[in-house]
Amino acid sequence: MWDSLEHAGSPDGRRAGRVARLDRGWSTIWYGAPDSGVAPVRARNIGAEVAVGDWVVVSDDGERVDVVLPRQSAFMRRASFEGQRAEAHTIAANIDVVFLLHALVSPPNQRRLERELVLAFDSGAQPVLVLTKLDLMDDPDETVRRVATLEAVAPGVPVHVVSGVRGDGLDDLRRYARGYRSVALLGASGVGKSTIVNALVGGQVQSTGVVREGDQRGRHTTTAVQLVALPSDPVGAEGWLIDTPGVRAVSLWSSGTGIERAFADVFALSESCRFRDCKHEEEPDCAVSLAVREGSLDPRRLDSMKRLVAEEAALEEEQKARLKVEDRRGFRKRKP
Ligand SMILES: Nc1nc2c(ncn2[C@@H]2O[C@H](COP(=O)(O)OP(=O)(O)OP(=O)(O)O)[C@@H](O)[C@H]2O)c(=O)[nH]1
Ligand SMILES: [Mg+2]
Ligand SMILES: [Zn+2]
Repeated sequence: MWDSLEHAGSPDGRRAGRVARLDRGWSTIWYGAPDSGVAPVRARNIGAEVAVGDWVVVSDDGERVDVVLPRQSAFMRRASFEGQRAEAHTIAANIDVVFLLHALVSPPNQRRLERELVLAFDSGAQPVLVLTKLDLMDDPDETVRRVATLEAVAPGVPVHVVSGVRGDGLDDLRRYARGYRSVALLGASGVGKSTIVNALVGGQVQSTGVVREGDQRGRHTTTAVQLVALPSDPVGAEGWLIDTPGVRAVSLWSSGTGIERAFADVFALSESCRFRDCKHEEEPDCAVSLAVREGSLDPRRLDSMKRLVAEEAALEEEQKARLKVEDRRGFRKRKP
């Protein structure tokens, strides 16, 4: 299963390894399966922006990460808190699929899923919705309702209903990793990410935690992003999983077509608006407003799209302003 490790070349012919974990400025780099006998290497990330999943080359003295190979995809979100400058935080790099996990036992949170979908589409990986803890649902009608509520905001996205403890649906999930592909698992704390990783791997590779009785919230058991090897099984599903710590808030870091893709239904409607730059407010012949009035588009979905578009615009402004400041500083530096 380590084909993908052996085949990842480096521009100058040096051997590349894959970052499996980050600890305070150190990368743990794999050159082979943890069970292959090839020892992982630890190197410092001095001046290198490294994320779990990156292919890297270590300096000849083995001290530091020298080269980070170009990323094919990356799941990023905004790292900073309110009031601070916008910074991107890369959760995982070189991923083919993003599992967005939501627990069926919690009330569906469409707004959170919409944000996650924007980030997932922007990452360049394929989003897949995974609804967990099916075994805890004893009302089938309620289960169907919850699935439908989340499905409604994920048009065109594959949906899997699973149980990490009972095993329902796990074979289907395993298929996404087939062929040395990388699957990142994302979702709030306690939704069962590590439980699914363990179930797929068939062993206790990741710790799992308890959830609060009342609201099913987890306690942030997983504290670092971790690359996990998925051993081959009879159906040849060898690949990689990336377990991540649950995040409370999903802040947008959007630069591409994530919003257009996550809201493809609304964008398709807007093709029929009279004005090309229709804001879907008070304009005449607005196909989007019409859909809301007719009940075929949930007004909350439209609101939430508008909010995300505004958030993205504000982020772009902030980035532009920052570039300007940096330009000015650079200019001053050049003139002694
Ligand atoms: N009944 C049931 N419990 C589950 C299932 N999946 C996870 N759990 C339980 O939910 C709790 C949290 O699971 P974890 O796998 O640690 O959740 P996580 O998403 O990794 O959480 P963080 O690491 O905190 O982000 C544990 O007590 C699990 O045993 C499931 O499918 N069914
Ligand atoms: Mg976990
Ligand atoms: Zn319109």
